[in-house]
Amino acid sequence: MGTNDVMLDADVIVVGAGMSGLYALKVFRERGFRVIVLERAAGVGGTWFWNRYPGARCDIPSLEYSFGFDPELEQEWEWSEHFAAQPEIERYLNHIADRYDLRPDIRLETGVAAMTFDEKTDTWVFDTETGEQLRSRFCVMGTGGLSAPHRPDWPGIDTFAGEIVQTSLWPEEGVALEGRRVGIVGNGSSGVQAIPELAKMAGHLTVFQRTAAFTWPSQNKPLTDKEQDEIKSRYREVRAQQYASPLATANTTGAVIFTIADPNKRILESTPEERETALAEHGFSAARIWADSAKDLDANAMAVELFREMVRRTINDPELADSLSPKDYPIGCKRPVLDNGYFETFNRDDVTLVDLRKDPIVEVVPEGVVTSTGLQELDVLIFATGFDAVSGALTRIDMRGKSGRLLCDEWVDGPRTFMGFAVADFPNMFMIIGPGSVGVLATYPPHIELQVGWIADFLDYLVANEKTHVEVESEAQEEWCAEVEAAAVGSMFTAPSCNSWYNGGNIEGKARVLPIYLGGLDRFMARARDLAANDYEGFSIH
Ligand code: N01
Repeated sequence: MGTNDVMLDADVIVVGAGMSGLYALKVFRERGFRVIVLERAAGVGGTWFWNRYPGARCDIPSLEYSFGFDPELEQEWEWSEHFAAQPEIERYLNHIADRYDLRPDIRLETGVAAMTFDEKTDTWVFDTETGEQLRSRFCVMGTGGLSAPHRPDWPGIDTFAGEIVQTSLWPEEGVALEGRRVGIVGNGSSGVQAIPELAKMAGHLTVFQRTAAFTWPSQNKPLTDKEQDEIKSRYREVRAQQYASPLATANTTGAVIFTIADPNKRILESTPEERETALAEHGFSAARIWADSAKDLDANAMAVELFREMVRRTINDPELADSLSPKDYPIGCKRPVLDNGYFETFNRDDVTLVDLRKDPIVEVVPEGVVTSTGLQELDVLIFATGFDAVSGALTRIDMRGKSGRLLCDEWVDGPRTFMGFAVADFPNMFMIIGPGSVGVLATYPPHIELQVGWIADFLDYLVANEKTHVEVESEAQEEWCAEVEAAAVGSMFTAPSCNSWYNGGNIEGKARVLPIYLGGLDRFMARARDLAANDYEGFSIH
């Protein structure tokens, strides 16, 4: 059968019905493509479907963590808080699915088990977990950067008689926590958000901590009509700023969390009095206001000390304060964490911290978790232990490109892509916010809009030129990987003491690579537009 007469179920199959997949479906369909979206979950929303644990909330201002493609939607949708909680974002994404009539083309509870590129027909064949087989010319992966859950495999874990739950797979029907003995493992963004809420619900909460967290008060509050109207009145300007900025932000809240207040402020040149004033004015955020701490490890160490001082001032018990004080890794190597009363929660009588550095895990038994000092009896054990991030959602699919090459084998030493959009030897496959792009660093909705727009233009170009095969040239891919590596030099993400999901250091045996372009979204998109203007330089098309 020739490439043109093969039977296709769709022109484009999109994997995932989170933010990326929903928007991709809308745009591709408007461009005239027949699209099917395959989604493992029972509902749309991706991250915001799965992560429904108590306290789950976004830490980007709601008015920025939303789509800008439709000014009417922007004006009509009312956000209730500066930082929206999970139910509100899930509602927003369901509203988008309904408003643009996306549901007919989305197949829920249809995970992708395998994908194979058929070289004879230039098509992708999908095998779903429900046993169906589907074929499309192109595929676009909207599988997310933080969507492949990771759970440690502690000895005896299967013997636990209570309930085991993961924050990133939280059951829709909820979990009974009231009055029960609850344990939680992990204190990254998920754990830090969940811990204060769990403490309010549980009879007793035990927190198993391996690494103390740098976390900053979110300063979340209800969004007043006046605040919302002010931003909505200049939304085009806010969006333009987001689309053109390195991290897709417009800093509408003015919070000193992800940005440095004053680029000239240097902690290495500060006096003790200036640091004390910073603590009085900014509290925990005093550790984030010095520009030199982002690039200089000595400056960073001084900022860390300011943070530890704030922990000591907040926690009543000095030994507990010491356990909760981050050590041995710099600020900025892990993603900033935002909290609502995290440290204060540990002053409660019904909350216990188990510092796994001093008191390691021995095993899990039916009654609970045994550490070197004894048994912690539990009814519920919650894992907030993160994700096989950036590449995991892709490598967990049995994805075979040319000559049967398996993606997870190709990426055993870390993902290699061309600008996160495509992979050599995996023709006709595009990724949204893939490894090697600015990825998880930029605010997702505007970032997704830019990337989906670029892919849609490329698909239009291929169809207009009657091409059925597009593939990245390996030299272009290698050059890009070298550029990603060069852009990371000197950043805290690559500091030898840094183990985080950004660099694969959170998963035992995972390649230690930073598959994120630190050059900024503005430069990244300028480069992508140049490629397009040059007939998609770096791609071989026929
Ligand atoms: O995952 P994490 P997360 N034994 O990897 C610990 C986004 N997000 O789900 O540091 C004991 O950050 C691990 O310890 P260590 C956001 O981008 C956003 O919390 O590896 N502990 C760590 O404490 C975020 O960065 C929002 O030593 C173990 C924790 O588990 C990203 O998702 C909310 C362990 C994992 O932290 C990931 O956050 C939630 C083990 N064997 C998530 N293995 C917001 O918008 C792991 N840990 C606010």
